[in-house]
Amino acid sequence: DVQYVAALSVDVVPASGSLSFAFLEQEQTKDALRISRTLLVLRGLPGSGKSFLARAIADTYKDHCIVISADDYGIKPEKPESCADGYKALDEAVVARCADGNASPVLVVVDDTNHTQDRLARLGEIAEQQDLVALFLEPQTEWRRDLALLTKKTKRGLEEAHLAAMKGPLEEVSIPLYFGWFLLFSVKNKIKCTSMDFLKTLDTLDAFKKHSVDSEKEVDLEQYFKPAGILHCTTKFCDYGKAEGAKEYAENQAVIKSYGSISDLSLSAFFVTPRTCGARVYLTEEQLQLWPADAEKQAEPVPEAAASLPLGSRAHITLGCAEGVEPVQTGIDLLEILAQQESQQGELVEEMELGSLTYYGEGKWLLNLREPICVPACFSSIYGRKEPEPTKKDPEKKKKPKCAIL
Ligand code: 2AM
Repeated sequence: DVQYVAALSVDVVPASGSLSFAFLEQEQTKDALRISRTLLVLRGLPGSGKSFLARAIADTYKDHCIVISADDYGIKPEKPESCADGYKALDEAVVARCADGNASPVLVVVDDTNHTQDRLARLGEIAEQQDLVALFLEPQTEWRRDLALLTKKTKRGLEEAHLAAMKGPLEEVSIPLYFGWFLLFSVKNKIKCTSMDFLKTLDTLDAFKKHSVDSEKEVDLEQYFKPAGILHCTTKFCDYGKAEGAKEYAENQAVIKSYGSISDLSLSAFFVTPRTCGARVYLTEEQLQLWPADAEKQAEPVPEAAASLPLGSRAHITLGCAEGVEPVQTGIDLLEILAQQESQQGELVEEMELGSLTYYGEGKWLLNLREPICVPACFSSIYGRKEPEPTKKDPEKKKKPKCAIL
């Protein structure tokens, strides 16, 4: 009996705190995830507790959950270069499970070390293509980075040197490109359609034509703005730890505790400028806990008048950018409009069905919604592909934003 209990404590009883994740503990999040499309990307060194975590997730989500384990595809994470076929087969299995069932709810867990940026970016791409929100998780076991202990725990018979070689890259990408709230699949189309309708209505308004550069020329705003990719509201741009305050943000208890949780974002306005098109997000007190204190000053150049705007003013979803404009511009454009709104510079143009439309000069329009639009979103993070280093021959050219139309 004593032996039996001892065995249990190793294999079955979770290490203290190691399973404290929002998606295992919060009822609201669990209910939402049961009707969502989610890719849980587990990462961590062999022996760190990934498979244990995978089992706990499978127990919680039962039939809704599918675990895909790298072990079943002959992947040897200590030798990733010799496992190209294994990774290809694993990715195909992930795609097949995500594509199965005609965009119905699904929770796919990928149990692998996922210690390189390349794998994280690839799985993130699959999630985007298949309309899933991706979450990147490392087991919270105390020994997860303790090489001596891990060699004892892993069943792969790996030496410390093997683990050490993986630990470097794993730590290098422990901080993502950015954190934010990612809109769930079920509401994405609704937001895209509503914003398209807004653009369509805007470019046919006489007042809009009057303020265009060439009032004789037809403007097609839907063509003018290129879609922004994954619909999300950035909280902290981390640049894999290189951005100021990134490490502190990633280690913040509120961020750790809320990671993977689902809450409603309230969209309170749509706006258009010659550079960008976006939706303003009105944050709740709870959501403001995840908002960095310096978010309003994070990107350059920030309009001076924006310094006095309340925390969270910059919260937005980029819906589209003009050719050659980076999405980071959307938040700056919003701050500029809000600063003008504060000093009552706008000209009320029209009461529309959705709300009141105000013009702020220089092609800047804001539609304040009569009824805010509520959209469920998951607090998560994202990894991008490694950008190739610019060569000396071909120095990085910054494209100048074209603002030809408005
Ligand atoms: P966005 O939040 O306005 O869309 C990847 O580039 C994402 O991070 C984009 O969503 C982008 O803008 C946001 N981003 C890029 N650089 C940023 C910065 N310096 N500060 C804040 N957000 C940034």
